[in-house]
Amino acid sequence: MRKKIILITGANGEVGHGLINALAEQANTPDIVVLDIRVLDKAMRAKVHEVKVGDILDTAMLETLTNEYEIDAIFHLAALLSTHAEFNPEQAHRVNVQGTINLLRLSLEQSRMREKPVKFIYPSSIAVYGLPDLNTKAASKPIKEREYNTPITMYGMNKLYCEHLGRYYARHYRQLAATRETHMIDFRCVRFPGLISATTVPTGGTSDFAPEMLHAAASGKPYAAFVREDTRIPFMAMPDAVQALLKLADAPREKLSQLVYNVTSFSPAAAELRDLTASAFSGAKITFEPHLQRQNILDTWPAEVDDTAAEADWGWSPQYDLLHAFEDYLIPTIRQRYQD
Ligand code: AKB
Repeated sequence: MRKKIILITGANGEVGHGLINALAEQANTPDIVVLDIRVLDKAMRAKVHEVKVGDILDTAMLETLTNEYEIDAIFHLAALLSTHAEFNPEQAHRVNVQGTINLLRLSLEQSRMREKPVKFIYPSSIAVYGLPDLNTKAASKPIKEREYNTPITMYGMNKLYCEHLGRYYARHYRQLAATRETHMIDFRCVRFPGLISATTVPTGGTSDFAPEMLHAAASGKPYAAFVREDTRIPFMAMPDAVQALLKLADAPREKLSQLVYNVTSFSPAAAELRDLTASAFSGAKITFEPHLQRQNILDTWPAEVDDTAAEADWGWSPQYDLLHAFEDYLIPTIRQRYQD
C-alpha cells in the first residue's frame, strides 16, 4: 500500500515554512512530502517525511511521486513572483503555468487511482487585478473576485489563468471524451494580498516593500522604499495566510459556492507602515524613492478586496488587524530574530 501524504510544492518559500509548522502540529494529518528546487532549510527537515529537491517542470520526477505515494492534498505554492517574473516572462510562464498544469495532471491521476478527488489548494494573488488608473482605484469599493480581472503583469496573468485551469481540471476535463472522468480534482483557491512574515524576507515580489522595510529597520539598516508614501494595497500577516490555506482546505465541499476566494486583513498606506515601523524601531531610517515601473504595477492592484464570500462560505476571518499584527506578531518576533 502506498503511504498517504500531503504534498507541498515551493515549500522553502515563506508560506511553505509556516504551513509545514502548522501542519506538523495538527493531529491526524498525513505525513508531509515537500518539493522545492532548493534543499529544505535544516530547521524544517525533521517535520517532514521526505524532501524532494527538483523542478515542477520535471515530469519524470513528478511521476515517481505518483508511483510512491497516495497524495491526499496538494498545496501548490511554487511560483515566480511578480517582479521576478517581469525580468524573465517566458520562464515565469513555464514555471507558473506549465508547472501548475503538471501538478494538476498529477492530482487528476491520483484522483483516478484512489477513486476520490485530491484536494488541490492553490494560492493566487491580488496581482490578478488590473485597475485602469489611480482615480478608479481611489473611487473603488472593495473589489470582488470577478471585477477588474485585467492584470498587467505576467505573474498576474499566470495566476488568473491557473485559476481557470483549476476550474477546468475540477469540472470540465476532457469533456468530449467518450467516457467522462468520474473522479476529477477538488480545486480550492485563495487570492492572497501582500504577505508580511516576521521570520522570512521575501524576494521577487512587488509587495515586498512592506516586509523589506520592517526587516531593514529591525536589523539596523537604512531602507529606501521603491514606492510612493500614499501607495495602498491589501496585506496580511503570515500566520493568517497559513490559517486561510488550512481553513479553506478543511471546509466541507458543499459549503463552497465558488472555487476562488479573496482573503484580506488590512490596507495601510506605505506611510502608515513606515510610521508603525519607526515607532517600534527608534533608529529606523526609512525613505521613499519610487521605482516608476514597480509603482505602476502597484497602482493597478486594488486598495482593498472584498472577502465576504470567504467569510460566508468557510468562516474566514483574520486573527490580526494592522495594529495587532505589528504589536502582537511582527515586532516581538522580528526583534527576537535579529537579537539572536
Ligand atoms: C508579489 O508581490 O508578487 C506577491 C503577490 C502580491 O502575489 N507578493
